[in-house]
Amino acid sequence: MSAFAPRVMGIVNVTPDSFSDGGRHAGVEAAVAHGLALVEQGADILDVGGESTRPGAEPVDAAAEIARVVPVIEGLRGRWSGSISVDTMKPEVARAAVAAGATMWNDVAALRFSSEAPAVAAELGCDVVLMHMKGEPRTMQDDPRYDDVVAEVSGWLAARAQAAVAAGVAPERIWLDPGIGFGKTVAHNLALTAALGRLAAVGFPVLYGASRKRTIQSLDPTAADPLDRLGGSLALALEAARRGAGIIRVHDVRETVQALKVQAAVTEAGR
Ligand code: 7PJ
Repeated sequence: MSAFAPRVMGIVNVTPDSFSDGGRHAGVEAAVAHGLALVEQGADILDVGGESTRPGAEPVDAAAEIARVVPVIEGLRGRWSGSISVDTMKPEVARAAVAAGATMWNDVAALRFSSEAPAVAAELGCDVVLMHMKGEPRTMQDDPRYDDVVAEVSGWLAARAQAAVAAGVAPERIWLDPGIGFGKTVAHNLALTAALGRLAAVGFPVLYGASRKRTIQSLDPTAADPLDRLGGSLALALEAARRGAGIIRVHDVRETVQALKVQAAVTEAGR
């Protein structure tokens, strides 16, 4: 597969307060139906999340998070054999999700939310996404600063990958993610996107997620509503693909798959 054919991860939110769906897929059946619709649209992976990590969101306890995500993962697993990831910072939730059929732990805390997280990731033997976040969700957008954002994020992720490997996670299971919007200004997000190749040079495949994020509104002030950020989301997905991202995490699967196909066709025609 060429660097221009990343896999597409479709987002399945089961949070009552997730910012871009407004809880529309809150019910289990609705969430499962939404996930299956994303598969029809071309999603290679479904990312099921039960805790909102947007700035200012209140934390959810593990039992409540398990009650949200496990029925959805079971429902999807019963009807689809593809990759399912669970978007959680908590090892208990990851363990329950993998038991229910998830094959990937997408951790926006990069296995540092609890001291057991690296060992649990090793024990589960699933794919693991290590995402960079500066600080914690509640306060991460309070004046984030870096001297050299690309060097700092890449170095930090390399260290997190080393810690995961030291705990027994197989290196070929590890994905790195710059964490667009997690403790970053617009300039930081754009610099990380432009330099995605430098992150890939750390030696692990890269996951990139900017779908409907606020950086797009900063570039287009009319896009206050996340649903009005499709154009920017597609532009960022294509830029990430061009720089070698292996997975792109998005809400709008159909449009993203189409954009990537057209981009790949043009690239092929120019060979
Ligand atoms: C990301 C995520 C991301 C990974 C969220 C949102 C906020 N997981 N979970 N990367 N973002 N790996 O979807 O806007 O960028 S939640």
